[in-house]
Amino acid sequence: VRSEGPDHIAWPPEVAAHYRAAGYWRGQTFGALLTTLADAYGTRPAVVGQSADHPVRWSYAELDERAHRLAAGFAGLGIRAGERVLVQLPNVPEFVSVIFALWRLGAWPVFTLPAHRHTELRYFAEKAEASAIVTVAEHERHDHAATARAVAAEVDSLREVLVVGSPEFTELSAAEPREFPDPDPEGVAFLQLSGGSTGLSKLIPRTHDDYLYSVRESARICALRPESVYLAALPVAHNFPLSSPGVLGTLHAGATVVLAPRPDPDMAFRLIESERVTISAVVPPLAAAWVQAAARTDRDLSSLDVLLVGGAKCARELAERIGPALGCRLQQVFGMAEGLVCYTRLDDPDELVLGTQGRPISPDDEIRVVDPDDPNATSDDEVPPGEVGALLTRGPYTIRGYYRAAEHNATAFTADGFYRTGDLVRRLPSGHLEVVGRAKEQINRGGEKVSAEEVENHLMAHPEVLDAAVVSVPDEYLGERTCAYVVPVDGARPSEAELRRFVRDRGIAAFKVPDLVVVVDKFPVTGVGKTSKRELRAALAARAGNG
Ligand code: J2J
Repeated sequence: VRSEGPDHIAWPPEVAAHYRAAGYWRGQTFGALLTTLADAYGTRPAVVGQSADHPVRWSYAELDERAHRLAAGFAGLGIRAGERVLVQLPNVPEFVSVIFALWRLGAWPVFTLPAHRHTELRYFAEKAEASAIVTVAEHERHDHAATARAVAAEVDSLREVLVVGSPEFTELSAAEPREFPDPDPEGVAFLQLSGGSTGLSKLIPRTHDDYLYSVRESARICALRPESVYLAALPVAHNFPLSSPGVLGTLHAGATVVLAPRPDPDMAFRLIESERVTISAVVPPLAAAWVQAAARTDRDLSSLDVLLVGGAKCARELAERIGPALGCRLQQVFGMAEGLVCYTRLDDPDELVLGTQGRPISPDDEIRVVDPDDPNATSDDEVPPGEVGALLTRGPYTIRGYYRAAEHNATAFTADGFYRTGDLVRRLPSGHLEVVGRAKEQINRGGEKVSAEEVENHLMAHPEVLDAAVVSVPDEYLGERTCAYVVPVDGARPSEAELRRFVRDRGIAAFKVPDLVVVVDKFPVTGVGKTSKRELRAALAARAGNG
């Protein structure tokens, strides 16, 4: 998993010059942004949340000071500019101070999810040659500190395990503040994770300039003002609650972030009422849960003005129920950690808000809808307007390549630098996109992305498994669930329970464990007699009822 390609593929110089001239890239880093925000909004509330078991309210000035001290603390441990640091934190206030501290130092956060386990963390740490991991002692009954230590024992580069709330961390947070040279705004700021389709999640290098552009415009498109209050209900390390407009867009606007430890309606509604939340963001299954719970809640949700729904397709029926049930406006978001983010606009006609996934942020987001049957289609192979095709995109905040992944980049991007999103879309005359399906080998489990190949590889590590194919099956609540078809070795008949337990024990996120396992004698052969995984998945998915 070591270095196999460049860390960052920069935009061509003439393209970068255009992005600067157009005012998209402004030469500001996230560290410098926080200083500016503290000057402008000093005593106003920045972050509200729960740290260990005590409530926290940090003003902009306090957040700024904490990030200053923590940066000095990290530097004192020997963490340097350009080093990678795994950040595995749930929705705690320290998530915000830690990432700004790393940005001040010029170190790169690697945004892992709280759901990730040993095998995934080890892979990210090795791939990024991370020097430290920042985590919590425990979250949802998992001992994160123990997992982090076990990973550190196996990965040479990992020198430090820092546990938020520990005496050591508290000491770091009290370090004497000092200034660091501002990193290059066109250089990498952090590594975000891809959903993964071929094998494991790829690491996504995002720069200060490109990400800040998407954050700034997201805040504007979602009409954030200093008086706004954003409820972070989803896990904040994910690109959607981090940046669309998310925690960072909220801070950019001088508004207040409220961190929900859990996204369930009880917790969310309590915080909406007590903090007078104006805007939040959810995946479709959570939107459905909120809509249902709203019918029988005593909580006052009247402050809620906008609910963003994205991460997976929001069904028309659900979209129609959100406004009436929650007394707010719906904004659909179709985004990806690789870059492109589309929003329905707050002044769009109902038809577009309810029936599309929005239009791109930037006038310079280039969209091509190309031949969906040709995985190698180029940006010239466009389908006629209004027809369904595969979405390719390129623009001022969409990456030109994954981190250290030269081989994968050769197929994930076109020769002229378009990212192959793997999504099937239709483009309307207004520029709005309707997401109608997917060509990539990924299951979208209510917004949580599962790489079919990754799970197949875990299944095939079982001594009684000869072959495995993972497909999606429709699910009323999640939209899709995972189904693994398994062919056993001769004479063996492993049970579904045994196989699910086996995959879970491989040290991976629970959402990747197949929901269903079907043991079959052989895979069905497709009409044309092909036996490639791709064909097989398509045939199985068709059989499961969603082809
Ligand atoms: C259908 N599919 C969608 C939508 C994402 C904002 C919002 C979401 C993400 C995200 C994000 C969808 N309808 N509304 O990063 O900033 C599927 C597509 C897409 C993939 C990206 C953001 N919104 N999707 O979900 O990197 O398949 O980002 O390519 O996790 O999610 O997944 P991810």
